[in-house]
Amino acid sequence: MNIRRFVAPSMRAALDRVREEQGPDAVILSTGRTDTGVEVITAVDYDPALAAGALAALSPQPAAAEAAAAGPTPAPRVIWSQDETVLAMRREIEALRQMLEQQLARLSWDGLARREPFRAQVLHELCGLDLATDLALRLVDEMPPVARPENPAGVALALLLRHLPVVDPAPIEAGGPWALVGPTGAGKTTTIGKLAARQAGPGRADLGGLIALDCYQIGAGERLAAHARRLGTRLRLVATPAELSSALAATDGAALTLVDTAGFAQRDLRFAGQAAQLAAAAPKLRTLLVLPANADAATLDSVIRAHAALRPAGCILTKIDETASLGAALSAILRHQLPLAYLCAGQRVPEDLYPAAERRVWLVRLAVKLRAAARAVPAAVETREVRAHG
Ligand SMILES: Nc1nc2c(ncn2[C@@H]2O[C@H](COP(=O)(O)OP(=O)(O)OP(=O)(O)O)[C@@H](O)[C@H]2O)c(=O)[nH]1
Ligand SMILES: [Mg+2]
Repeated sequence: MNIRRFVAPSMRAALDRVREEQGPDAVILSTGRTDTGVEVITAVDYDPALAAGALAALSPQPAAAEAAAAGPTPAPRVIWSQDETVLAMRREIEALRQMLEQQLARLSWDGLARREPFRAQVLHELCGLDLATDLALRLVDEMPPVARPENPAGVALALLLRHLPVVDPAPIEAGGPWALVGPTGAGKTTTIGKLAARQAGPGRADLGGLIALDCYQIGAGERLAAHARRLGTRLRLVATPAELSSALAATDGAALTLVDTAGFAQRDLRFAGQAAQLAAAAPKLRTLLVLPANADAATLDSVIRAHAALRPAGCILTKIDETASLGAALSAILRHQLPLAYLCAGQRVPEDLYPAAERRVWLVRLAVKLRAAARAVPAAVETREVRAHG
């Protein structure tokens, strides 16, 4: 490997010299400003390990004592210049890398298709549902031998059903205090109304009451108060950990107490405050995470991570009726193994709430229908047929 340092009045002049002297295969390791212009450090026959040592040798040496205090020399960081030529090169390198990755993925796909055509077909079916590719590959890797390799779509669905975690029976059926947590507008308050109405149905034990830890929004408790009035149960509005503790103590022993929380963006400081409040004030309070099915994969992923400290017993998937694809939601649930407790496919209280264990087959079939509908002429997929088919 040949490492060189070029100093020139401008980045363009430096890069011209690099091209002349080291040719088109030179790799830029770093760029920087000097008193007289810019410096560019380059390598041909690039070797990252050798480059680390050589770069350290090219940099000004710290005094021996400072070096000892600083510990091992960190690996050099490639600092990209803002020069337009360098930026263009960077874009080109990124495009090349993407092309290479696609080619490699294609090669391994083609390899799988040649070696195990049926597995490849199942993988194709899973990816067609918008499932994250790494998850689809994992499911296919864990696929047991199939006696009659004839129906890849059916096998893909069976795999999904087998791996999709579901709480059975739905946790709230066992009673106790439960808090619904989740991002802004996910459907926490609406779902509390649905769950409370379900509990208040004929033949059910009495509802202990509703608690709203949602003092941050104007009129926060109003919708919950309407649900409480309709069900003839009490709503307690709390704002501090002490108030939450005493409200929970007052409902101790009740068949079911539901706590509504405020939705915050995860980066909002109040998010951490509320989470700490819940954990400190109510160690017996269990949580369910409300996830909107129409959020994208990255959002769902970060929501689940942000709520991990609360150790949710499961999740409630809402807005199933509003999403064009269930791939992101199913991927998030599979990736984090966060069991599904309930499904919500509409705004009606209490009709549009279903225990996930009873409707998992419907959910997975809906995932297929939605993708088929998206590929064909836009057509309304009737999500509410859940009531008819299960
Ligand atoms: N289409 C559809 N809408 C829903 C569903 N669940 C809730 N909604 C609607 O989503 C909106 C927000 O619902 P809320 O229950 O207020 O959400 P939240 O999580 O309590 O919101 P914040 O308290 O602001 O964090 C309302 O208009 C609900 O009617 C669902 O399953 N499907
Ligand atoms: Mg709310």
